[in-house]
Amino acid sequence: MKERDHVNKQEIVEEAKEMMKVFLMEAKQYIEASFEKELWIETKSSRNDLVTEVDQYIEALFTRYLKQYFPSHRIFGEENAEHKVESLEGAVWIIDPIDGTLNFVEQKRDFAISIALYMDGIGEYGIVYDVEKDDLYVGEKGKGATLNGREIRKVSDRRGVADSLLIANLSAVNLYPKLKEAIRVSRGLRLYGAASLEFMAVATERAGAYLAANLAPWDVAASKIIAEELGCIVSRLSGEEIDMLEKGTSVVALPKVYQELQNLYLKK
Ligand code: 2AM
Ligand code: CA
Repeated sequence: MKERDHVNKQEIVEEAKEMMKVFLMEAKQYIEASFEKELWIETKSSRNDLVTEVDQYIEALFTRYLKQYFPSHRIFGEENAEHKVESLEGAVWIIDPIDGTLNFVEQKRDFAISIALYMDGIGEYGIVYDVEKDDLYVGEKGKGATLNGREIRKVSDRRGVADSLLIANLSAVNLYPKLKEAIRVSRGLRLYGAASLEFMAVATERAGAYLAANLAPWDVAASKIIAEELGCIVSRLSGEEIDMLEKGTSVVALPKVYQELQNLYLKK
């Protein structure tokens, strides 16, 4: 990459951080006010695939901020999927305004705002904001990751499946039935219902791996940047690299857990 591009990229990320500060504050206020009133909720592809006015408002709010700060950047979001992004050329923001909508509706907790900046296909900056815990995870390509401004330590490369909790959804286990054995030999199974927060559980070593089928780019775009900065391995369950324009399976794991999963439990 040319030196000039590099300088630009750094400036963009610094500006993005300023934008994110004000955006997240406004988003949190709106979300908390929404808990006080009756929500309009609509189903999408299935009875449990929901969208609320909050999802749509938060994405529209982010779009407004982006127009103000970075008018030339494109946006690829869960709630405006009609503007289908067909390439990751240039600067593209990938947003899930509410990841874990069912948790948001049913529990008012364990949901997150997930936003990533990809430049020419490379994840440069990603945030996952657990709104109710007020926990902000930030990852920056080549610079590590922070939680509420404090550096997160790199994950262990010595911890394997036997020393870890695993997070997996049923569809992943159905696709790869040997995962049942991995779960049996692990310390136990967990599932929270918001992909970005499950990624953060692995990135902060509260779990050894998260395995899921059917995730969308906006479910993983920001989390992948953060998890990889901390030394986690991220791929499709098959071991292939994730194409950020397509839905599919995904795994994030500590390095040793990842090797064990691929060698023993993710073989058909
Ligand atoms: P969502 O809440 O943004 O829809 C657990 O359900 C996780 O899988 C959540 O992160 C959820 O994201 C995601 N998810 C649920 N249904 C999905 C679908 N049909 N396609 C992609 N991701 C989905
Ligand atoms: Ca969502």
